[in-house]
Amino acid sequence: MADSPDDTIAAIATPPGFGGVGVVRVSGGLAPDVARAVLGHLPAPRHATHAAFLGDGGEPLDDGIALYFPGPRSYTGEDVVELQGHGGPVVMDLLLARCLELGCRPARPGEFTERAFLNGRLDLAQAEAVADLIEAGSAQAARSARRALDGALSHRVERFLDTLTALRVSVEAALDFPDEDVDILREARVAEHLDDLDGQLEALRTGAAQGVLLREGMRLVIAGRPNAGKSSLLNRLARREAAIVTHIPGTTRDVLRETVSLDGLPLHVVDTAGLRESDDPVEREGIRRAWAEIGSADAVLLVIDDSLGEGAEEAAIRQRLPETLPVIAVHNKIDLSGAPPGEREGRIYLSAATDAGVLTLRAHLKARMGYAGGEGLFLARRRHLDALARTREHVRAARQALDAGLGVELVAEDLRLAQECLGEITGKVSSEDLLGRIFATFCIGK
Ligand SMILES: Nc1nc2c(ncn2[C@@H]2O[C@H](COP(=O)(O)OP(=O)(O)OP(=O)(O)O)[C@@H](O)[C@H]2O)c(=O)[nH]1
Ligand SMILES: [Mg+2]
Repeated sequence: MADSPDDTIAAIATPPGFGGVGVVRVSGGLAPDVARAVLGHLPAPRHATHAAFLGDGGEPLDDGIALYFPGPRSYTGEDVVELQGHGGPVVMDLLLARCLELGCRPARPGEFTERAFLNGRLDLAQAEAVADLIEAGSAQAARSARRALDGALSHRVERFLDTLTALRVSVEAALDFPDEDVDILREARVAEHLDDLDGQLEALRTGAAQGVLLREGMRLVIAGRPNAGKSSLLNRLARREAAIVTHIPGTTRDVLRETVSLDGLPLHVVDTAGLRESDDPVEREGIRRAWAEIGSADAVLLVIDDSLGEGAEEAAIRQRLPETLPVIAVHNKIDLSGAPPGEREGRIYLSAATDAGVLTLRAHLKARMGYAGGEGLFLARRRHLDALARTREHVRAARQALDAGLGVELVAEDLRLAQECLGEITGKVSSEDLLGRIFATFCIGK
C-alpha cells in the first residue's frame, strides 16, 4: 500500500549505535494514542515527563523522558511525541517496534521535515537548510546553514515575489485599458522596478553562488604547460603522492581527481595533462580531456614555471579559457627563480618542491570559497542558483519587451514566468518529483 500523508510515522531519530540517550519520534494523528499506550497517560503538552515505556503486556521496556507537542505548534505541524530512552540499539528497536505495533509506519528519510514543509512550518529552502545544517562539514558551513534556516535566502525571495506580484498587478491593469497602457506602465514605474529587481537578483545570485561553494566545495582544475609542476602541486595540496611526477614534459595524460579538505571545506582538485600542441595520440586525448575539465570548473589554477616566466604558451592558454572562469595564476618553482613566496598583485608565488608559499595558496582558496566570509553568508544549492538565473532571464525579457513596445501581454507573461521560477526556491511552486529528490537525501528521523 502506498504511504499516505495521513499515516502516523515513527523513527529512531538518533544515530544508530550506543549512546547515553536515544530518541524515538512519532508524528501524526495517532501520536496521542501511542503516548497513552506506551506511557499509560498523555503527558502535559511541552513538559518533560518521566515515565516507564511499557510493552504490549504492560511490562516496562525502558524508562525515560516523554514529550508531547500537540499540532500545529510542533516541528511537523502535527501531533508529535518524543520518547527519550537509553541509547542502545536493542532498546531503541524495541521501542520503535512498539510504536509500529500501535499503528505507526516507519518514516521515510526526511519525512518529518517534509511534513513540516507540507504543513507550512518551513519553506523548501529552509527544509534544505535543515539537512545542510546536519551535514555541515565545518563551523562556517554550519553557521551559514543556520542563517539559511533562519530565512536568509527565503525572506529575500519572498520580498522579490511580492515585488513581482505588485508589478503584475500594474501590468495586468494596463492590459484592461489598451488605450492608456503606456501611461499606466510609466506611472507605475514598471521599467525602473524591473531594473532594480534585475540588480537585486544578481546580488542574491552572487551570494547564493558563494553559499553553494561552501556546501559543495569548489571544482578547481590545475592547468598549464607541460612540466610547470601541476602534478607536484596536486600532491602538495593532497598531502600525498597522488600523481606521477617526472622531469619529462607530458608525464600526465589521464585526469586525476583528489578531494582535499581545507578546514572542513571540500576542494575538488583536478590535475590535467600539460597543454601544448602534440602529435602523440595519447597525449592529444589527454589534452582534449583537460579542456573538457576546464569547461566545467569553478576556477582554474594556471601554473606557471617562474624560472621561465609567463610567456606565449600561457597567453595562448588564457585566450582559450572561458571568459567568465576565474583564473588563479600560480608561479611555481620560486626555489629556482629566487622570488619570495606569497601573494602579490593577485598572483601566488610558491614552490611545490619546497612547500614555500603553499599555505598562502590554501588560504587564498579558502577565502575564495567564502571561508570567514562574514555575516551575510548563507548556504545554498545549485537548484537555487539555477532558479535565480532563470528568474533573471524572464525579468530581463520583460524589460526588453517593454522597451521594444512588444505589447503588454508579453510583459505580463514574462513576469508570470519569473514569479514561477522564483517560487521554486521556497516551494511556492513545486512538483512531487522535486520534493522526492530533495527529501530522499535526508537522514531517517529528521
Ligand atoms: N625546482 C623545482 N622543481 C619542480 C618544482 N615543481 C615541480 N618541479 C619539477 O618539475 C618537473 C615537472 O613536474 P610535474 O609536477 O610532473 O609537472 P607537470 O606540470 O605535472 O608536468 P606534465 O604532467 O608533464 O604536464 C619535475 O621534475 C618536478 O620535480 C618546484 O617547485 N621546484
Ligand atoms: Mg603532470
